[in-house]
Amino acid sequence: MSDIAVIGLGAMGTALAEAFLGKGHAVTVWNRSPAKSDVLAAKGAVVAASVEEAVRSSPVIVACLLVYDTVRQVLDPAREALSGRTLVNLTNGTPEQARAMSGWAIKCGADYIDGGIMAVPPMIGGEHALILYSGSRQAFDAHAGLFDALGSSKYLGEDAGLAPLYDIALLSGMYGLFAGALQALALTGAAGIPAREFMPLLTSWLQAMQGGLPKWAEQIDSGDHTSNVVSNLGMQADAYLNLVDASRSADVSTELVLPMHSLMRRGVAAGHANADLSSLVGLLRSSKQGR
Ligand code: FVH
Repeated sequence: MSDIAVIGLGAMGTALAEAFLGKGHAVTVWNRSPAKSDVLAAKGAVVAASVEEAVRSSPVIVACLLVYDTVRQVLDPAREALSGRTLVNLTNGTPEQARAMSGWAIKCGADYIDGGIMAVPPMIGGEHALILYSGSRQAFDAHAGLFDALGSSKYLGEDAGLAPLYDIALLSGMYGLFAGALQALALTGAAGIPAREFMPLLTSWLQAMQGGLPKWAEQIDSGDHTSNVVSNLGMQADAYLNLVDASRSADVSTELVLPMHSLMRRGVAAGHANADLSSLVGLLRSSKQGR
């Protein structure tokens, strides 16, 4: 018997298996393309000949595959073997997919934990890797020692959909930041400014602006978006138009920046001109637009 089986040896699955091996755990692995097991076998992993063999090898099964449909497709032939074990699904998906997968695993007689990996493969096992978990509390507590091999763990609750919800919300924040950085670099690049020269200003500006986010949390939770406002929405909506116009003049695409302007204008039209930008969250929540 192994301590843990890892199913899926892409970039992330391989990093997970290596981290478990690195902490001295006995690991069985399986991957559709068997050649990807070779490097792990050389490090001491047992290579299973089938998914069912991998599932039967261990009390805890970690699946890290491309999408949830792949997880179902791969595990379906081994559903009977899952009974009495814990399935930990670290594949990226939606809260709805996680809840459906949880129901399926429970029907198979397994405990289910969903996970969101807030790290890229080289970070796994290091101090900056965070893994979000939700689902069976009892199973999480029983196997928390194993999960420590991957990085910091945060358990969010029994609803299996919570880990993917937090994961997707954090990715939304990341992609918003990346979108702004791409626009900034396209604008400065169009003016012939080397990215290397501009980047230090961009990174320190973004870090400074992040300092305002905790105030948003207070405003959103209290519903008061108009106390101590220093940069009101009306002013920002007008200034933002310059960003759109300057992009057009420089022949830089506005596809990333226009949706934000349209939301700001909707906020002003809804009477939030004197409020902080945080007031736009309420408009997003009630919007049927942009879906
Ligand atoms: N890599 C990253 O930066 C991110 C970090 C955050 C979490 N994501 C999610 O992790 C899941 C796996 O990602 P990955 O980076 O390991 O992805 P790949 O290297 O592309 O490996 C994909 C594995 O899935 C297997 N696979 C795909 N389709 C099938 C199928 N029809 N049947 C069986 N297995 C399948 C693939 O097998 P193979 O191509 O090697 O045979 C790999 O094992 C993912 O949800 C990320 O969003 C990673």
